[in-house]
Amino acid sequence: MEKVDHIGIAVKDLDAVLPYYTDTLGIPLIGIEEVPTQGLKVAFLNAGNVKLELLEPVSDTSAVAKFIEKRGEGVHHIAFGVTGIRERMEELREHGVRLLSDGPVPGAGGAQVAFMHPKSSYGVLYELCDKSGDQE
Ligand code: CMX
Repeated sequence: MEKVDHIGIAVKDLDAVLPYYTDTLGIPLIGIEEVPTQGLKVAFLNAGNVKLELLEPVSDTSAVAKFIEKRGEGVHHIAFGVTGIRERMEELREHGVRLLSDGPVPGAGGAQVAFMHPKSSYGVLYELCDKSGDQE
C-alpha cells in the first residue's frame, strides 16, 4: 500500500461534532457531502498528510449505523490511497484477504473504493481508495 489517504471516524451527529475538529483542534474543513450509496453524510478535514473523514449515518441500514449501535462512536476505518484498484484487489485476494465486494464501488469524493473484512485484517476495517479515475 502506497499511503494512508484518510481515517474514517463514525459520529452520531456531524453538525454537533464538527466544531470540535475545526475550532477546538483547528483542523480545516475540506467539505461536506452526501454518499447515498453508503447511507452517509461525510465531512473531510485536512489533517496534513492524512485526511479525517467524519461519517454520520443517514440511513438505519448504513454499515456505520450498525457500527455505532454495536461499538459506539470512534475510529471506523483506515483508507489506503491506491491506483489500479482492481489489480490491488486481485493481489490481496491472492494473499487470502477477504474483500467485501467483487469489484470497486463508488465512494466519497468521486473515488472508487473497496473494503477488506476486519476478520481477515486482524480487527481493522481497511479501505482501498482510488481517485485516479483510470480504474475502468
Ligand atoms: N472495524 C473493526 N471491526 C469491525 C468493524 C470496523 N469498522 N465493523 C464491524 N467490525 C467487526 C464486528 O464487531 C464483528 O466482530 P465480532 O464478531 O468480534 O463482534 C465483525 O467485524 C463482523 O461483524 P458483523 O456483525 O458480522 O458484520 P457487520 O454487519 O457489522 O459488517 C462489515 C461489518 C465490515 C462487513 C460492514 O461494516 C461493511 O460491509 N463495511 C464496508 C462498508 C463500510 O464500512 N462503509 C462505510 C464507509 C464508507 C466510506 O467511507 O465511503
